[in-house]
Amino acid sequence: CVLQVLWWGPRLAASSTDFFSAIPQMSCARKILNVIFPTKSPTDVDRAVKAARAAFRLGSPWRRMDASDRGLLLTRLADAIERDAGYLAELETLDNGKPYAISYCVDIPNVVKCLRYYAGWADKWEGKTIPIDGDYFCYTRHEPIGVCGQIIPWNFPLLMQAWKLGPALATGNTIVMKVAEQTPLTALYVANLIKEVGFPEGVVNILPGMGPSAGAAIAAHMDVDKLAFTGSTEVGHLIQQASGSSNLKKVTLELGGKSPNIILSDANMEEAVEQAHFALFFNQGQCCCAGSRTYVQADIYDEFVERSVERTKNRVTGDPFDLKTEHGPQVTWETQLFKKILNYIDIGKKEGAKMLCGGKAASDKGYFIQPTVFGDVHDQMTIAREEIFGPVMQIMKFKTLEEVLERANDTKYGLAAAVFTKDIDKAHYLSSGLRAGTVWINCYDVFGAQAPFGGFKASGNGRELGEYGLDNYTEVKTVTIKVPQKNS
Ligand SMILES: *[C@@H]1O[C@H](CO)[C@@H](O)[C@H](O)[C@H]1NC(C)=O
Ligand SMILES: CC(=O)N[C@H]1CO[C@H](CO)[C@@H](O)[C@@H]1O
Repeated sequence: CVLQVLWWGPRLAASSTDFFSAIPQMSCARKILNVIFPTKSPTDVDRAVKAARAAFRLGSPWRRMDASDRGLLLTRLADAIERDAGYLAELETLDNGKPYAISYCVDIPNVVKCLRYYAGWADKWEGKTIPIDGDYFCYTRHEPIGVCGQIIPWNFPLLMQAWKLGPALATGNTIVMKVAEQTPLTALYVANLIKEVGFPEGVVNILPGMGPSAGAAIAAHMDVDKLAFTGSTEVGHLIQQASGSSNLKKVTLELGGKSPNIILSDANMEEAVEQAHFALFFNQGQCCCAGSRTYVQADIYDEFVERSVERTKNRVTGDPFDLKTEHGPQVTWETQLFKKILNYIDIGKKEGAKMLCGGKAASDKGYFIQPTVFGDVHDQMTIAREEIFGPVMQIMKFKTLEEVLERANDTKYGLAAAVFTKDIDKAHYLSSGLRAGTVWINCYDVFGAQAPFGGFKASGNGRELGEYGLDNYTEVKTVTIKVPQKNS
């Protein structure tokens, strides 16, 4: 069944010189998929949890496996993904709509690096020996938490899968993963690779299902020990509640954002314009950490706005399989997301923001939205407060650093922030005052498997990536042994 669905990938890629005409077929592929994999009932989730639990039992091949061999399996998975990079990138673009050049040059290499990074950790995640009082030998063991539910989003399907698989498998957990209903294809292909490289049966279970059924069943399951979710803050609330009313499973969340991007008047104008453009429009604006509140210091405001509008008008929108394309369609063929973005644009106009370019659907075929820029945005406008998750940029004016810090922090979110300046004192002042899990200085969206990512405030709990990411897949066990002082 999986193969039958996957067969659509290359076929469409090959015939997609006219991408627009391929769109009905894409929907068709999805419909076939939804018929084949209707993970609708809690029973399906239950079967997956049982398989993951069985794979986790003490003495199972997975629990008995040397940590170095767990690392080797992750390395082999990275190798297999690298081997099939072209195919996976096509499938990712077909499924998500992001430009093929991005799938191939950004998503896949980062997936491979993430898995290799965590492969290296598998046999290096050490406990401590602790000098407690009395005649005791005390040490800690870093043990896997157990069966981990993982729910991943549609904006970076492969990458989000790798961020979740890497630390969970390196530390010896087993997994029940729900992939986004909009973009299940690459995750299912990776499931085949997981099998191919030799992970023991039941260690990774992948369910393409819907949130309110499959996702909710995982979140409420009494035999899931931990749940990692990436998605909206709205659903984050539901997940945390489901944990509270079931078994208090540990919950890590990576949620929404409304990240401030602060451009000071001493910044390099050209770089700041380009990076602010990238910060918002990358991935069609579908990034949790998108720089969606662009604060520009008053004395450079007019020039910055003019140049940003010019850059945005030149953004190449079209067939994602065309290598020149910067901007593809929005992800979903269901219309909620697409219409929601257009609705935010309407609200922006009604509330008095100045629309400087874009503002409409870019075509009557496919879910393309013109890259849109709003100037003269005020902090209390809806488009300055709510996460739009689309190609809509908000530019605001500020005067002093104290003022912009206060305004930048005035949000329920705290995922990311950025500052553009040549003055190191200003960079330090703002980066220590900003309430966000990541602060970029003179750059944006710079990620590495080595550096943690996650949110302050309503943007989440816990961290992914880096050494910190291992903590949230680990139970620490303290073992204390009485040491006799006499030889009896
Ligand atoms: C993640 O791990 C850190 C370090 O152990 C811990 O302090 C934090 O509470 C964990 N967060 C969640 C949400 O589990
Ligand atoms: C609204 C808000 O949270 N403002 C805070 C932003 O951060 C600065 C410095 O960390 C605080 O002084 C503000 O109170």
